[in-house]
Amino acid sequence: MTEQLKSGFSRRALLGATAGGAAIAGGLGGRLALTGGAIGAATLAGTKTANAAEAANVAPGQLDEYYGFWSSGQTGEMRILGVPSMRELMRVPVFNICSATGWGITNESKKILTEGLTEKTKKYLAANGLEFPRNGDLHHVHMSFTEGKYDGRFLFMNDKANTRVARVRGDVMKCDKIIEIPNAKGIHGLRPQKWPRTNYVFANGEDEVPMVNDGQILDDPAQYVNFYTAINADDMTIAWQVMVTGNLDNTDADYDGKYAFSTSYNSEMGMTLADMTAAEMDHVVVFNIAEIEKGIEAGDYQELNGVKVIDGRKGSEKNYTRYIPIPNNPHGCNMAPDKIHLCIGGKLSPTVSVIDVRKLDDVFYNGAEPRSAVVAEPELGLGPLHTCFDGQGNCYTTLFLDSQVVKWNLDKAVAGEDPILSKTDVHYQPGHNSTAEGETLDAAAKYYISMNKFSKDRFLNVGPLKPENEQLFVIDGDTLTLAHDGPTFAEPHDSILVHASKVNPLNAWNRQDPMWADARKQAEADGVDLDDWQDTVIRDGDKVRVYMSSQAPEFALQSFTVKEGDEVTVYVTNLDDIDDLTHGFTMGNHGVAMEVAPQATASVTFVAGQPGVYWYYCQWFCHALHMEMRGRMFVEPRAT
Ligand code: CUK
Ligand code: CUA
Ligand code: CA
Repeated sequence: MTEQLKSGFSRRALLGATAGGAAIAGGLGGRLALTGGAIGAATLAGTKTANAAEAANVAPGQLDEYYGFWSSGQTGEMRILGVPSMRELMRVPVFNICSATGWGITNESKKILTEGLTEKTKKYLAANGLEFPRNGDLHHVHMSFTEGKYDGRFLFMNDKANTRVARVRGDVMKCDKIIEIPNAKGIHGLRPQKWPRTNYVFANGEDEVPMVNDGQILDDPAQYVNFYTAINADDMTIAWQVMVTGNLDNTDADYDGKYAFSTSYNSEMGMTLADMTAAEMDHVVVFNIAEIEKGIEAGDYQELNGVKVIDGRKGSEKNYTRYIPIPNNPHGCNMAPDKIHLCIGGKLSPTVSVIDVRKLDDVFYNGAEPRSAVVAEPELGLGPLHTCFDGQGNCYTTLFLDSQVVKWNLDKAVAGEDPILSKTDVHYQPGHNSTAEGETLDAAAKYYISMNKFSKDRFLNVGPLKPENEQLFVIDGDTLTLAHDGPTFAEPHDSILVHASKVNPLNAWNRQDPMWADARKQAEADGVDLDDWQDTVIRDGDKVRVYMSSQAPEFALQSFTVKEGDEVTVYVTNLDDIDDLTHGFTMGNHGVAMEVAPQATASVTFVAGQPGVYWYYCQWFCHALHMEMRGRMFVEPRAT
């Protein structure tokens, strides 16, 4: 293995720097000094800074220009921020369990968390007393597209930890579908199709396993494979999978609806760090969507766990895939809004590889060398990870090791000129970045977000576990001026900025919403009208169903009685339709809580285990008499 790469920095330095704070201080030395950061920049830039800060200032009571949709890594939720203020507006639980909203506690959320799991996983979880995985690792959030632009309908996101993909509805900002992806392992990169619309969501399997992973093959990596998955975005079913050579990291799609792309850092199919970094070149896989669809149509697939799987491994003469060699462990995969250039972050190589997607037809159909599609490979700095765009022909690439963002020009790079326009310090070690609608045809040169893996010395010390840091810069010509530092809890992996005009959520739920279709069906069977005042208790053997509406500051039932051991389901319907008037329901000492937003119905099921008096109460502050919004559950001892 080469210890010294062609750029002259050692692989050991990169690996050391990723390992934590001490290594950063050692590896980057003076960069931690404040003069290299915000204070120095502010002093030097003078009035320009003042103007930039002004441009990013959103006064109290004023609304932001952009919605920011944020992933949260190992926290497992989606977050909504206002940009440029960087105010956190909402947290949307997805792969996590949430005490405030009852996600993972209510029947409605449990159904979404459970129904899309494979039978194998359900069986495993049931044997361990679980209904669904307790954790998630949400790296990438992306909105649905229509003709290359965000359309506000859905947001899609991955769970690397449990190989799942979820969808959040743009109208209510709640998750409505979660599916586990069969065959693949560790869904990482995820992108919606951009053109003509998001019919597919593409998802990368990062981890190698035997094709049939049933324990017959174990430590025999020669028999391991990886899968690229196309999900039907409208109904969240699996359309098809492609079996590939090497692993898959990040993915993106073109603006023509023809090709999708994935980076692979483990073309070696290595099982150890040394093996995964052994080769000088890894690759980008190009997926030919029309050819894959034709192959599926023609029956050129094998069915595996209910999924149609096409063989797109290296050496197959079919036109499903091509493999473009790319230097050492590439990472980011970002399609420019010029519709032409795909930018691949070099990670261990100090370069970004620029692929001209117009040259791919020749690679597929005229026998052109795959590398002929690489039209530039500029050296930009150490540890290039992700690239975003401003719609003016410029790229912004994060340099993890240099703790910088480099702004560079695509045309100059393709012409073989020095493309670097500026380098700006960030604090510290940036992973993803984003610009205003930068992954769409509406990309704008306004704001630049740097999502940094370490906050180090930027905030008050809160103990051994530190927050990460994300920074907002105003793009001002070729200068990036820091306007905001904000600590975030684990972990600001990735974000997209969507113009506020494209996101129009409701203020109250529609009473007919499919979210509580099951509750509505049960209520009808019980002769209860969910749209009217409800104060009904139905006994059905050992099951008790309690229907109670809420209207500030009261529940329809002041008390209800059940027997020890009964399985109790409480349905709460919030009949208030005033903006922002959310009620909640918490059953004391039963581990039960949920949010009930205006016009929503939510339900929760629990066993009344112990005889006694239990208070339930409203857990979302709704009224001057919110504290008084409570009632009693009487649990009678069961006669033996
Ligand atoms: S990956 Cu996080 S820095 Cu999961 Cu998007 Cu590149
Ligand atoms: Cu109802 Cu608080
Ligand atoms: Ca490699």
